[in-house]
Amino acid sequence: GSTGATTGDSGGGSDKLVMGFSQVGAESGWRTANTKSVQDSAKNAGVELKFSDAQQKQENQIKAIRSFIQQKVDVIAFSPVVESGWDTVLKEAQTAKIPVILTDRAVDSPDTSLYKTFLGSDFVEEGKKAGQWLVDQYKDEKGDVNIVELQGTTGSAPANDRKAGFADVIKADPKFKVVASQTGDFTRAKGKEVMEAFLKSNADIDVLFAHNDDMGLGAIEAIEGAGKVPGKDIKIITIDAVKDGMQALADGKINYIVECSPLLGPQLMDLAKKVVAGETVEQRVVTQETTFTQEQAKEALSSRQY
Ligand code: GYE
Repeated sequence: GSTGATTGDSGGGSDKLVMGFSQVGAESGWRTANTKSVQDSAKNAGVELKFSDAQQKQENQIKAIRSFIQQKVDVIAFSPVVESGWDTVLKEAQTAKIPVILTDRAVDSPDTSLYKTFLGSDFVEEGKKAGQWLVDQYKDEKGDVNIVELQGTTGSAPANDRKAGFADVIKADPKFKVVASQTGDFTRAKGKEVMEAFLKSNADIDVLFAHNDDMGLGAIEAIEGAGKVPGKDIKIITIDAVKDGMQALADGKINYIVECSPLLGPQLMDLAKKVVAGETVEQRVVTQETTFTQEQAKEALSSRQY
C-alpha cells in the first residue's frame, strides 16, 4: 500500500509483495528441491510467501487457493496436482482480480485468461528424449524389447505428457512393446510396490521407463530383491536428475536420465513482480534442460545443486 496514512506500521502498510503458493506435496526429491527453491527465492526477492502443502490432493489445493483469495494476497502461484477441474476456483481468483501463475504443472482449461503465465518444463519433450535414447540403444536389436512403465500421478501433466512423448517416439518400431504401465504416484514406495508386481507377472522385462527418479529408485530395490541386476538385466530410464538418481546413474544402476529442473523459484519471483506491476509476460516460459548418460553423471554429480 502507498497511502502512507497510518503510523506504527505493523505489517499492513508494507510494500512487500505477498504470494500465496500452493505446492503439490512432498512426494519426491524433485518436489523437495522445488519447495526449497521457491522459499529461498522468495526470501531473496523480498516476497512474503504464504506456503501451503496439499499432500497430493486437489481438494486441499482448492481450499488453499480460496484461503489466499480471502486473505487478498497480491498473487497466487500453484503447481496443480492434476490437469483438470480448476475452472471454478480460477474464476474466483479472476473475479477477485488476483493474478494466478502456474508453476511446474499445467491445467487443461481452454480458457487461458484464467492464468497469466505457465512456468515449467516441456514434459512431452522429456518423454521424447527418453524414447529416443531407447530407440538409439536398441537400433540393432532384432527381437522384441519388452518395456514396463511406471507412470506419475494419474491425471497430472507430467504423467500424461511424458507417457505421450515416449509413446510417440517408440511407436516408430513395433519391436518396442510396453507390456505393463501403471501409476507409482511419483513416490519411491509406490515405485517399489508396483515394480514388484510387474516382476511377478512379466518373466521377461528388458527396460523400465519411470516417470521420475524416485519411482526408479524404488523399482531398483524391487529388481534387486528379485535377484536381478538393475542397469544390466533390466535397463532403466528415468526423469528428473536429482542427486540420488544421479548417484544411481553413476553407479550403473540407472542407464539414462532426462533432466527436469526444479529450480523454478528465481524465475517465478521475477514473473510475479512483473505480473503484479501490470506488465505483460510470456504466456509460457519453458525451463532449459539436458540429459545424462552414466559417464556424464559421474562428472556432473559433484556440482549438482539438488
Ligand atoms: O518430475 C516428479 C515430481 O511435476 C515435474 O513431480 C514435476 C514432477 C517431477 O513428483 O518427481
